[in-house]
Amino acid sequence: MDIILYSAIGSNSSERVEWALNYKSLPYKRIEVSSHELSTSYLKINPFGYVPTISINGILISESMAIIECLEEHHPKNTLFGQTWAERAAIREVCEYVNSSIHAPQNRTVLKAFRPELTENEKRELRGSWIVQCLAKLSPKLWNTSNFAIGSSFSTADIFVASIYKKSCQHGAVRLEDYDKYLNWLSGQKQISASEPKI
Ligand SMILES: N[C@@H](CCC(=O)N[C@@H](CS)C(=O)NCC(=O)O)C(=O)O
Repeated sequence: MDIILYSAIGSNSSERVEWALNYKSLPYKRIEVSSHELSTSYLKINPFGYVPTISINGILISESMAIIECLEEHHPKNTLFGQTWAERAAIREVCEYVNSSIHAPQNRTVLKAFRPELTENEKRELRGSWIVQCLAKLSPKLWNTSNFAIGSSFSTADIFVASIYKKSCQHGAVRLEDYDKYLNWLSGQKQISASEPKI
């Protein structure tokens, strides 16, 4: 399988896909898309101008969750979708919270459209505090069976949750004790930490 990943440094959604590819030990070529390209030549690849997009044998797929589902279908080894139907449903539920309810409203393009008056610093602050307040609401859904977000193995839910929490920290938001403990524990898991993109 010939895999090309269109990505951008600092992109939270791209980090999810990169982590999944690494965890599944799938070789890929990474193409860095500049912010100029996002709104020009890259629109041919993704009409929304968002990274990531992946090309699998020349077929383009965007949206990180759709990409990871597709990777899982082709390479079920080192599954990222739990062991039972109930775990799979819970994993998808958490990913949807992160992708749609937490990440989407604080996206750069969305803030530019809805809050054009804010300075870059104000946007950073808003993004960080939005993520943190949402993660505080999400925590009752997490870590109920083990130290993993859902069930008792590493999953797409861990990838989405850990990546978005790290993003809020990068924005300088207040730290959440349970999420800090969780990140710390995850970083002690060899295969997981070895596959985590170092951005
Ligand atoms: N739901 C999409 C979100 C993609 C997305 O928002 N990507 C961001 C980077 S994390 C982006 O390309 N932003 C560019 C912009 O907003 O101009 C996914 O999961 O792939």
